[in-house]
Amino acid sequence: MKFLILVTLFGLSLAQHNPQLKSGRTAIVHLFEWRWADIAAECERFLGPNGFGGVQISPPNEHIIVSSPWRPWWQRYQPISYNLCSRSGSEAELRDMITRCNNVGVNIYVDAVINHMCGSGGGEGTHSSCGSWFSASKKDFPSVPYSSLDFNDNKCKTGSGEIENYNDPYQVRDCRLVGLLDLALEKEYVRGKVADFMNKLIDMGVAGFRVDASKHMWPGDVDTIYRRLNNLNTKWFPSGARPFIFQEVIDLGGEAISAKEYYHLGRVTEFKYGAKLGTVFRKWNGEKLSYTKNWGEGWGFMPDGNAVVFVDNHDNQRGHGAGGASIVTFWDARLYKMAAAYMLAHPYGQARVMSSYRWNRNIVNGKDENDWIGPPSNGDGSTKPVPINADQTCGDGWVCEHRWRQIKNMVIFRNVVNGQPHANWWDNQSNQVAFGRGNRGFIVFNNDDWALDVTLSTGLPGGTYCDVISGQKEGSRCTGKQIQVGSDGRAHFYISNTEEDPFIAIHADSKL
Ligand code: QV4
Ligand code: CA
Repeated sequence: MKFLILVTLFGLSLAQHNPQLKSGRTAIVHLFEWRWADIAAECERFLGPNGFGGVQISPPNEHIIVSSPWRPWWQRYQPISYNLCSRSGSEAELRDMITRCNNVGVNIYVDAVINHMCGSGGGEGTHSSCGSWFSASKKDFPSVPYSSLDFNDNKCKTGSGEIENYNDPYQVRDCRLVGLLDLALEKEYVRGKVADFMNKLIDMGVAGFRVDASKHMWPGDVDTIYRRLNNLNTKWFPSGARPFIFQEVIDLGGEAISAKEYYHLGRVTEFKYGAKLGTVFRKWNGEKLSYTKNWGEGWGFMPDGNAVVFVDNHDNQRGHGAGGASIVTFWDARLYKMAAAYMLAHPYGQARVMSSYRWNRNIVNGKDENDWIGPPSNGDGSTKPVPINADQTCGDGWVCEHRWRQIKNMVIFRNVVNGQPHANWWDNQSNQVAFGRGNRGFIVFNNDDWALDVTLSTGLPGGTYCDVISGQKEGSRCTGKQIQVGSDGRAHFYISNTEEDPFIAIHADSKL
């Protein structure tokens, strides 16, 4: 009996680690600040056909509207209620998006902000995305409803009511994160409201949640909430499928709270991954690509089955959160494409691709004074649609890294090599490395300041393969480089260090 209970509990929590991706799909993309109508269209015209597995969306619930600074992106991390109208669109548009994405095999993961409501200085009135009245000073949110009884202020022991010391786990969980009114998740009433919110989204068809600020919530509290979540909607998911949970815990080491405390509840964001990958590709601190032979757990990252990995996220691409200066972003496009390709070629973790918008950076003494700027918007603050140019790139300031040929093709590579082991490693003891995935794919990087010129065992069957970085296979020809793999699996690679993209990738489906 005891054993059975253990198996059931373990089974339940393990299930929350499963992203519930549709067969053959492996990567998800964060369409940061996109409107629901644009995401629906993107699922149908691009993500579905190109094998993307899912989309992380920005918080869909009612949020504060901030006028100073003007409509920052971070206003959406200040909830006012669980009504589903946000800067990205209405509840009807959200529902339509979930349905249309699911219908083309693309999952939706919701960014769930459940640790707090708006900032204590958020004022009083109806400056909220659905127009609900609230009062931050009275801690009154009638549209949930939450009242002052539903917040943690009595529990928090710091003088300011703020988190003052990240080495004290009580402060981190019970006090305010940057002034955000901290919900009392130990209360049955609050747990119920949060679970209802998440269950409504599950019933609409979402596949899971990125749980914001998980470090700031007690594992035991969120566990009770996760246990109340419904199974996924059987219109699109197998019966009994559990929602995927991935928790935002920034753990670079050296703090009281570690990612481990959340492993049994779902996956966790592995922030060491992007920080280290950036250091390696920038060749800082004496790091070399050749040292990544044991990339993954060998580098002290969390167990494979727990990790969500990414090169950058919406915080650390603009200096928020953590990861530091080493983080590579679309601003360093050449390095970014290599880092993203490395992540997508490597088997470790559940990969998430970032998709950003451009803003006017204004870096003063290492800090971006414009780190608050919201998505491309009209004068009234409404978010602009994402226009698609004739060459398939995005216009109006939307970067659409996920549409860059090199990244899109590496998402396909990851699908093609899914389940195959890391194999046929080669390095030059510097910054030229190569590895394959069983007999299904092979990738070669040159991040040194001299040419790469070498013959390597690829593990692939003999034949002519199209490089999916400089081009791709179109019909019976390659639009970029061709690689000849001999019947012995060996192939010659030449990559100049001055090439636009100094790396080559080939896979089973890019064979002529
Ligand atoms: C200001 C002062 C405070 C003061 C407060 C009083 O700075 O000292 O107490 O006013 O009201 C914004 C402003 C911030 C302001 C706050 C409250 O930037 O200056 O406080 O609002 O009005 C995002 C942004 C934050 C933003 C927040 C809410 O990054 O700048 O704060 O949204 O709008 C830690 C956490 C981790 C977190 C990371 C950023 O462990 O969980 O910091 N990451 C997630 C999200 C992130 C989001 C939040 C958490 C909060 O990924 O985007 O913060 O939901 O590492
Ligand atoms: Ca908290």
